Amino acid sequence: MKYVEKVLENLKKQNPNEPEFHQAATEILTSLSPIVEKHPEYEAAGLLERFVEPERVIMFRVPWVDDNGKVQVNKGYRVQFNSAIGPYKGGLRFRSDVNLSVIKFLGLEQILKNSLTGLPIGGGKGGSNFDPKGKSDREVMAFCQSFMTELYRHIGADTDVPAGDIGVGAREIGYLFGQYKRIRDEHVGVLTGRGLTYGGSLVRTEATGYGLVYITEEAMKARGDSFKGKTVIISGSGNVAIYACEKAQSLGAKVVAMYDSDGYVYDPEGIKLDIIKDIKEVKRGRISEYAQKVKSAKYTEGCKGLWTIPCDVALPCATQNEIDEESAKILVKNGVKYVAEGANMPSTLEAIDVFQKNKVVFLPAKAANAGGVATSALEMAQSSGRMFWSFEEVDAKLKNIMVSIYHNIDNAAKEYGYEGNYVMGANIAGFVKVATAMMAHGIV
Ligand code: NDP
Ligand code: 2IT
Repeated sequence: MKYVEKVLENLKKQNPNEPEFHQAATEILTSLSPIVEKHPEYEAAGLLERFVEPERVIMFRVPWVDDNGKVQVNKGYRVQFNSAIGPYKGGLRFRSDVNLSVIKFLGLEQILKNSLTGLPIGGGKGGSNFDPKGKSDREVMAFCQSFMTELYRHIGADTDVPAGDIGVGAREIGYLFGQYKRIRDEHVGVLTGRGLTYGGSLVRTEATGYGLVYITEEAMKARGDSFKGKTVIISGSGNVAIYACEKAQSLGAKVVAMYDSDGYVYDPEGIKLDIIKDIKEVKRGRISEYAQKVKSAKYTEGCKGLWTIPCDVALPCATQNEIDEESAKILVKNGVKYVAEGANMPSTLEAIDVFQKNKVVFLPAKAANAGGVATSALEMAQSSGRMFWSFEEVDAKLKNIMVSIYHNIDNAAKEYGYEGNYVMGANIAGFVKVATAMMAHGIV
């Protein structure tokens, strides 16, 4: 049996009931075959066995009191996966379906994503099965304070730097930072995505969505193509989706559909983003309200129908496994040319296969959504230097990083004989740096 197959089989045996972790590990390990075959010393050093085992998993109780005076208890997680190339870095997800499998898949992906940014950040991820949706600000604050009262002892500006993800935005980061500062008496860059008045970086809010569009634009450019006049569909209507929409529209694309977890809106005249921002960012409302406000729009309950809308470009920006094989086939049948993943692992393994077999330009999450964490690393640099860069400076750095990632994964795919296969390209290019650092550190 090949080395990667042995490691994968063992991983499944040792970590039963973790389907998302198995899925991410299968995609990654399978594509690392060509590189580990070239380097027999990796097997001798147990490199892959160490790579798929988190350095540390922290699980803790998060008790808090709701507005009715009732005690609630949630689960808290931080997976410190790999610190070979820098301090653990990665977001916190607050959503009811969070479990260890989800955090481990996100953490494993994060190692290679962070490596691809070219910046010195290791991989980590955390979160809770607490869902801020429908909670009062006071309840969210109580939860965040309790969560940080345990987490603070495990993190630090040079150790582990969390940020946002699903359900964790500016409000949550503010409460988490306030509690960290209070306990530790330190005003340091221990979280990214901070507000601009207390150490945050310009462009961090926009970074993941903008970065997604920058890398897609570069893939288009390489094919003599552009966003101008393209019909785009975007899943989700949160942080990543909103700023992907904003940048795509600014480049001349027409975004015709978006969703939240209840249903989708289709607006053939083009989504009016100021209305989406008002509903989602200001009022924390539901996307169905868009169709009540905009005559040309139609709201449909359920999410899957979004993928049946004909488009040139699909940008999945909500959550894992939102595009299955069936939806991928419909997208292909309707003529999709580019699929770029804003969310983490939004396409199932079968869906990826459909895109690749049909020559759709497929940009996988760890490359396509790396702009968020890259800008987090720029925020860390500004915090350490105790200074700030302008919007234009950070935006230019972000764009450069995304353009470099595109060429890096494109070249790696070519070098290993898989031209145009960016899943192979991203996994290999991300892995090289981590593997080299791990080999240098000895058996640790
Ligand atoms: P937000 O919480 O801001 O938005 C999430 C959006 O996705 C909401 O519209 C939400 O709908 C929808 N959604 C979440 N879960 C589901 C589900 N199970 N089914 C359907 N819709 C769902 O999160 P972000 O925009 O920050 O994150 C979106 C994705 O991007 C995630 O996969 C995240 O890991 C990834 N990502 C985020 C980065 C960042 O910087 N924030 C960086 C890189 C990747 P509803 O309002 O109904 O819950
Ligand atoms: O998935 C991701 O890359 C993020 N949620 C952002 C992580 C970060 O540290 O900015």
